[in-house]
Amino acid sequence: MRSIILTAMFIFVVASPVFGEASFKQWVKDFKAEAIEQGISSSLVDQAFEGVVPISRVLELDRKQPESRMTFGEYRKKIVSELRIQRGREMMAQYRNLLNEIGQQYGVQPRFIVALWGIETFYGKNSGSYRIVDALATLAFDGRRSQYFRTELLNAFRILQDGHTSLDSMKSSWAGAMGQCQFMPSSFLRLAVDHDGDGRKDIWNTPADVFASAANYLSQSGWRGKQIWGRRAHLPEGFNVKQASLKISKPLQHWQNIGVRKSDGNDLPLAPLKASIVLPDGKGGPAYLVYDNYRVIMKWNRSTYFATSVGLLADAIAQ
Ligand SMILES: [Ca+2]
Repeated sequence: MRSIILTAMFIFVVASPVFGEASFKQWVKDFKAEAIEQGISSSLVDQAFEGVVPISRVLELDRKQPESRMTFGEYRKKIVSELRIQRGREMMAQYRNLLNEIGQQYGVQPRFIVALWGIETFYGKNSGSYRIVDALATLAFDGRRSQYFRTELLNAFRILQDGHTSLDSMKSSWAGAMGQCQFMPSSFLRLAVDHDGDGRKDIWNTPADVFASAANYLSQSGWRGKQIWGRRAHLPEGFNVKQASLKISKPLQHWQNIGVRKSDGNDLPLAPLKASIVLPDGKGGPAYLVYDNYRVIMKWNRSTYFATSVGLLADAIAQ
């Protein structure tokens, strides 16, 4: 029995790369035909796939368990670091006029644009080094969500065909998130903006386009420019943790009545707003009272760790 299994494993190991190569070629052939049928120029598709092979590192990252064991406390320390706060303040100063103009146009406070930019790519420094065609072709061919990535690859070709960037400059993360604000191609097509008016939506190298695209994303997702994201809160003794859920949204007065306070112990503001309680680290960890804008940040990335850190970084930058 044991030798049969070993033989079978041996055949699999020897046979799979050859099989994989042949089927990737076939996959590329099929994809090219579909792209051309959808109006992408054949010379662009041919040029883009020249020498492309699946990237094993991308598959490795795709198959890694997404849920890390990091607590929110650890995540926050890493993401809302002194260095990121400091650099964020410098960026706010450097781009003050542009950020104010874009913030007014889209109804988004500049500190949130800068915080998203800082968390996504450290203010444009780490915006991904993969050629997007290589990364998305790998995931579309062999990833866990191949249909999703196939559609994103077609979207990437539409962006290239429209001339917003070039094949060599169109870099992304391993999962196809592009540019300084890390938009997937579908988000780019829906929400990217050419703010400086040069005819290209350049989220790779033009700060005006990066800021306006991020602001447009928030604005189209329901951002309220007169509201904050939320705040750290103090919970009363015996608070029922089942009440800490984004599914439960109650007027501030309700939370005030059951003893929830600002973190300094003061009363909650008497605004006619609904809020939820979030406990990213569960019972005993820090508590946050969050408003609708928090839910908007979660449309960008469905993680309470992420959304809370964006809020905390935005506040720290603006201080
Ligand atoms: Ca532009």
